[in-house]
Amino acid sequence: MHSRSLRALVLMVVLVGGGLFGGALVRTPFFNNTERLPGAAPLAQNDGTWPELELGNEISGLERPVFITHAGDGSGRIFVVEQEGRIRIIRDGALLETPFLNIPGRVLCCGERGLLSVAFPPDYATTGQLYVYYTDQNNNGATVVSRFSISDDPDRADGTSEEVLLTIDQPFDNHNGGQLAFGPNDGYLYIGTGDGGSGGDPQDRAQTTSDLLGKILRIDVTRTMGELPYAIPPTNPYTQTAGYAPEIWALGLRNPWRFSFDRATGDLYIGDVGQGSIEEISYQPAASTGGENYGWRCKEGSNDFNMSDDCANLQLVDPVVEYPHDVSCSVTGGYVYRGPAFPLMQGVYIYGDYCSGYVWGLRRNSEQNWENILLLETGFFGALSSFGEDEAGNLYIANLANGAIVQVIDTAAPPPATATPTTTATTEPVTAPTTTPTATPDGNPTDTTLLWLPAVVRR
Ligand SMILES: [Ca+2]
Repeated sequence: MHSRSLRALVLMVVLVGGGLFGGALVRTPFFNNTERLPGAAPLAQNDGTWPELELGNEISGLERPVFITHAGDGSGRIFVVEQEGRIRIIRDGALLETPFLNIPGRVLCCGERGLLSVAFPPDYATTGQLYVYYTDQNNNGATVVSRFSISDDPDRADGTSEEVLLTIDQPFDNHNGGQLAFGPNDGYLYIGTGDGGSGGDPQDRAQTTSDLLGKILRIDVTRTMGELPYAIPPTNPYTQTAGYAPEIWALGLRNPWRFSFDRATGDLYIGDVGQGSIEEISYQPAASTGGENYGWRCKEGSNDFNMSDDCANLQLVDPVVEYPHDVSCSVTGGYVYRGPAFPLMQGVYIYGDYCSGYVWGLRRNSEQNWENILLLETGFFGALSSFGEDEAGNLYIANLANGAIVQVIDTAAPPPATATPTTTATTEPVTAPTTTPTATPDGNPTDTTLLWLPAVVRR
């Protein structure tokens, strides 16, 4: 990590990577940034209530891993997305030789492009259907969200089963978003799109309400709607608002490379990659009915960025934590830990930065104020591409550069034999989910009259 060649590699990745990985890499100690950035959470000192994170077991042999997840089917398998177009399975700690999905011929890689994530719906065990997000090799780098089905072999998806649900044209090669996740409380598919790229969102996509770029979208993949291969949830915020794409759940995002739901509460945490100055984590409570505007390009973090057009009249939601580019340069959103092993990690949102490899913890104290702390320096310089959970809730980090995924462990934890994971310092969520957790999305989309037509292809 101290070699000149690695630093040169990191710098090259940063420069070549563009927006997602954009900005200069300057390693400085993390500092309390509240003096510089209004709205930033104070940096906590470890008073013994925080975990002491270290890297645990490593599984190597992957090529450009960019995402880690599980199928929720009781199999215990870990699924790792390889950027060039493969999904690999790790079972019982061993990487299977044969890919689960193998579609590099359809995927344009790399930089910020490629096969970027996979999501397994709550009913995967019965439907055998999964969803992927990738850059189309044959369509000028458009973003594609597709459904695949399992083959007769549970360790192999059927590569011929692809059904394209959504195609979104990309005006530039960077800021392609890339996250898919099913809402734990509503069963809908959430899709994070970038602002389309270049720098400073020159086409103002993130604030353009008819545009799918720079948004988090929410669709119902269990139904169709007219000629659409998906349906618009009737409870989406803008189904009745002229000029808004009805798929929009939230807007004003620059490049939400990774977002996740707290599996226990349904709260949403969004790591939105900044332009040249500020990286941020935005937060949406589970009780939200959608429609939040997270500010870009009017704001970068909590700072004004480009307040032209209608910015002054918009209700913008500032991040709950942010850090400037003299700390690091490209946030990688993580997960609220709900795993079985480490009591002090319970309820802590653990996230990091692609450039520096730093890992932080974020939580609320008993007064519901946010606290943030630096927990680990992984040494994954220009390589901390993603976090991920297995089915039990164990937490992992992907290293894009060396092809490994590594478990995150707490060395302050009591021995496993005496650990009592249900006894934690976690506070109750501020807002409980208002919907009954279910595998079936709510409502009937045929009841909804849309004022603005959705479309499979936005060109
Ligand atoms: Ca923002």
